Amino acid sequence: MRVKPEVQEALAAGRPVVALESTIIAHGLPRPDNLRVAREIEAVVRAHGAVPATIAILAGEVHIGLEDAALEALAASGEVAKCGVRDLPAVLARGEDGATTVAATSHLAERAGIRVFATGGLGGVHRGAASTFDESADLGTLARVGICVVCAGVKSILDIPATLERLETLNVTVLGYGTDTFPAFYLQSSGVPITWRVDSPQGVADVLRAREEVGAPGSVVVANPLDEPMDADLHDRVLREGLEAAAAAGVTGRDVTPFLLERFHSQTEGESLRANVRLVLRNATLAAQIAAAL
Ligand code: PSU
Ligand code: MN
Repeated sequence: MRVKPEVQEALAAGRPVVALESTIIAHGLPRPDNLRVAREIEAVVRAHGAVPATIAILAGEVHIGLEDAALEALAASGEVAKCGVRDLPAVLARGEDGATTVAATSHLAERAGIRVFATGGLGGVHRGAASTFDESADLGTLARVGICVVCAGVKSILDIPATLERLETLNVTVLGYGTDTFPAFYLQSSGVPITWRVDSPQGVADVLRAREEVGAPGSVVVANPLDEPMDADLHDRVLREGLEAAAAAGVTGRDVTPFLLERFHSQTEGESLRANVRLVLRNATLAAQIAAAL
């Protein structure tokens, strides 16, 4: 595991560090915006007093913290493998590159001693999972790894109530940041209530400390709603038409998400992309503040 010297020094001195995932760069945002956004996320973490540690696999080595040239290569390629935890051994053994999901990033961040992680949205339970069993490995991994992950909930293309049920079963603590309902990525609220609300970075830090004292094994998800959400009618229409189009075109399984996301980006004249970038930067800001409060 190669830890960037700046990250290593911050961890050794107990200064705030924020882990960042690389799947969002390689697969979650369209080129060329992805490189600009990846740099902005790191800059926002720095501006709020923490050291960013973007995590990825480069030539068969785990990197905790990337140099700018590595960020550029990840953003440019278009062919970097999307790595969950189960993919890490194969990609490492083959000496290849890999972009880490929320699951793999959480796993590696914990091994490096990083306690706070910022991302856009978590993976979750897919619509139709009762027959397909398609549930993101993010959920099971967050049950096992004890990290604080700041996100804007999960996308409405997933089954949000089912995702929250699974997080409950898995003993993952879910905190609403300034909200009593779970956010739905592009939308401020999914309408699904959540039990615990916090209103400050210190409030989150208090929960994280108590988590350690009581020995709760799972992660803490901080669900931070977007302040300027997408127009709800536009969102609902694009989602409904996208689901219909996917069914009509016979798109199934792992192809459904990329299909729907592409439709969001092309059918909202960039509004969904703007929302996506804004929420990621807000999450990076909050994660840095939480890391500082710890
Ligand atoms: N949700 C988003 N944007 C993303 C992802 C999820 O809104 O880029 C990525 C994250 O890296 C997440 C992964 O961990 O997709 C989940 O994929 P899967 O459902 O295949 O586990
Ligand atoms: Mn899946």
